[in-house]
Amino acid sequence: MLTVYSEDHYLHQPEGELYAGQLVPPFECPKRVEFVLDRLRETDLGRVVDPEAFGEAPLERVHDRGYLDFLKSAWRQWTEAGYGHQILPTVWPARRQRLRIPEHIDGKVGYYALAAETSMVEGTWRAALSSAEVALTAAKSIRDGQGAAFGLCRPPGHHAAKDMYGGYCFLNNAAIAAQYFLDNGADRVAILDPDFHHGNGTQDIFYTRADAFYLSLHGEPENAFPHFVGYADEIGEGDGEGFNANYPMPPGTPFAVWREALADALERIGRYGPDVLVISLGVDTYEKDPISFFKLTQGDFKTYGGMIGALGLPTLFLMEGGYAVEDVGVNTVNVLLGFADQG
Ligand code: OKP
Ligand code: ZN
Repeated sequence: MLTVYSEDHYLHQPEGELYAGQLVPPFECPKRVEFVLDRLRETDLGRVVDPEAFGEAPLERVHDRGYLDFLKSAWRQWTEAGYGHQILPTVWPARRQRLRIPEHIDGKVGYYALAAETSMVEGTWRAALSSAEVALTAAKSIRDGQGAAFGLCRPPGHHAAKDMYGGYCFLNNAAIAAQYFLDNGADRVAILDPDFHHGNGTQDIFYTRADAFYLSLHGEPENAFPHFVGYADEIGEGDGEGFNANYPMPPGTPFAVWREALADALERIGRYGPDVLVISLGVDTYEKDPISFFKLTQGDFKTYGGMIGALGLPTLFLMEGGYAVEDVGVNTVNVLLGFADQG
């Protein structure tokens, strides 16, 4: 299986993450992908190549132009305001306030942010753009006939909506890739999201559409980020009704329960009959993940990779979360190996 990877992810290294009332070393850090790369090389899964440039047109198919301009210019505006540290939001349009975009950078940051754990720095835009190009390059290899590919994206994407960043995400790599498939010959795309967190951005982007079926297995919103979305009764709207599926699960959920949800999701994907499957591959479902509460073991990742492979669909894997840094490589590559054994 081909892997696409860019060193540009090193350009995104926030000073700290706002967590439990303090600034801590970011959970979402460069070491995560270093462990994945090392493991890929150890296991001979296949070649690792650089991404191609795609420009901003495929991003504009998913994100607002104003939002992209904000991401590109935020650092300049922040430093022009006299600020010398990482960009963090401090204010939001709360209930009964106005959704007008302010001029001051503090207001703009709050308008476009969905949460405050995610900092931006000078190189964030370039890193996010390269991460999307990693996804697009891997998608292109599938469009050109490969059965599967892996985009080792960093930063991740599934929390980013058309006009919102947060949850460590800026550009929605999975949505951009799915839209690329639809714009290049596919009639239907399924996006399966086994990351521990609900992919609110991906759900939002495709919520009223039937050409992309989004399915997510995640920690229940009562107890897990992003907290205000991801309930089972969110089934899509208008043309999209029936093409969104959420499987929220409680603290302590073991693989025996999680795999039943996965089996149901895979059956629904099979009935939908997509031309291609996109996987938002987060491995923060792991029992030792520091910010999550499911109980998957290292071997379970191989098992579920096999379940996905048994569908027999062209499949694009894109890296999302996974914060038990030293085990992220083994867990991620186990999914890919399990898939390849079945495929
Ligand atoms: C990004 B991805 C837990 C705080 C959670 C944000 C988590 C973002 C996850 N107390 N903070 O989906 O892996
Ligand atoms: Zn996650």
